[in-house]
Amino acid sequence: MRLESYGYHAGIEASREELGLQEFAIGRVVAEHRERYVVATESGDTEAEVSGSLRFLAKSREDFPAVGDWVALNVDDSGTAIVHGILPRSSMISRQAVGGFGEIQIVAANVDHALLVQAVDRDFNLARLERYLTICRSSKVDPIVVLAKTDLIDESRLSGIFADVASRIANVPVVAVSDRTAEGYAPLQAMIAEGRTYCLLGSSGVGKSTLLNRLCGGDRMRTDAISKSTGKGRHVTSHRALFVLEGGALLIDNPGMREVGVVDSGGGLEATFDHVLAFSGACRFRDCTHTTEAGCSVLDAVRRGEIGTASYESFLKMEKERAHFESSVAERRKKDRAFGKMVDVYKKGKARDGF
Ligand SMILES: Nc1nc2c(ncn2[C@@H]2O[C@H](COP(=O)(O)OP(=O)(O)OP(=O)(O)O)[C@@H](O)[C@H]2O)c(=O)[nH]1
Ligand SMILES: [Mg+2]
Ligand SMILES: [Zn+2]
Repeated sequence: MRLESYGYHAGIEASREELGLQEFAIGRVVAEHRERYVVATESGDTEAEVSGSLRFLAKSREDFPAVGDWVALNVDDSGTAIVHGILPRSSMISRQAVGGFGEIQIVAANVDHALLVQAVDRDFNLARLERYLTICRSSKVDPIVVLAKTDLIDESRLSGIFADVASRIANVPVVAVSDRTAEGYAPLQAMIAEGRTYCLLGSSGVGKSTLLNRLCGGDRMRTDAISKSTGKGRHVTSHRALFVLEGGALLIDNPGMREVGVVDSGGGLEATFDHVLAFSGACRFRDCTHTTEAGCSVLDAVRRGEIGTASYESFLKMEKERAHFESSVAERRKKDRAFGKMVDVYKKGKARDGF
């Protein structure tokens, strides 16, 4: 059965029945280009768009399909299928939309593991890695750290990086790979399991698509040095797409992220910085912000050197961002509600006027 090779399982079938969607075809979104989708179905890949009512009822970006989603759709001869519904997601990786005011962007849905790729040369940055970890923790996605391009540094520098990662991040597998020497792919392959969905995350140019091509055993995605492509900072990968690997795992490639705005509603920050927050239980004030308060156990631990200054600063920065994002979301909701009321009044007026 074709859908099973995309990760279809009994749980999805059960929710399809529960929602009364048996009359529809089921498929997995394998690519997205500005609200046009490619969906893998039992009878092949089809282009698709969302139905008018799905669009009309959508309250936010979350109500639209994303790569990795299972969707119920109508396939006819027109060549464009219509998506009528999205099946419940087991996980959703989201981040703040770049330049968006309190808006989120869905990176991928129904992901089991994220491969957090950082190149060990210029790109390597622990605070950024903590951001990606926070996204994983709040999305209920298990992280695997991939240090790429190890051919560009010597062994002592690499072991220094391993030690840095271990000092800040606990209980996350770390693998190091090089496309040039082919080192590290075997241990990574061993972590990748059939039927599970993996998502590549990382800045542009770190080697995500190169890794995908390696794991696919062929050139499936174009890769390039950014400096060679036209336009400064242009991303080589321009859209998200899901691929079936040789061993039967699913892998989602992404355009690189320039900013990693954390949207955290699921305790991602707490999980990422549990070594910082472990001290907070003993703070004098229950609503301690761990910044200036007297009797703050977190600050005490920083002073004693039990919490690293870099970890502490990274935590404060992300906490501040989260608070800012939450207030933007609240404000946005207020505006949306006001707009919704205006539309209602307008529609009522139209109905009254006999339109
Ligand atoms: N030296 C070296 N270069 C590599 C390695 N892996 C990838 N590269 C090069 O790095 C450049 C960028 O690789 P891509 O795989 O396109 O990077 P990407 O993360 O997919 O970039 P975006 O699609 O823009 O997000 C290419 O020129 C690759 O050949 C490696 O292990 N070592
Ligand atoms: Mg790419
Ligand atoms: Zn405190």
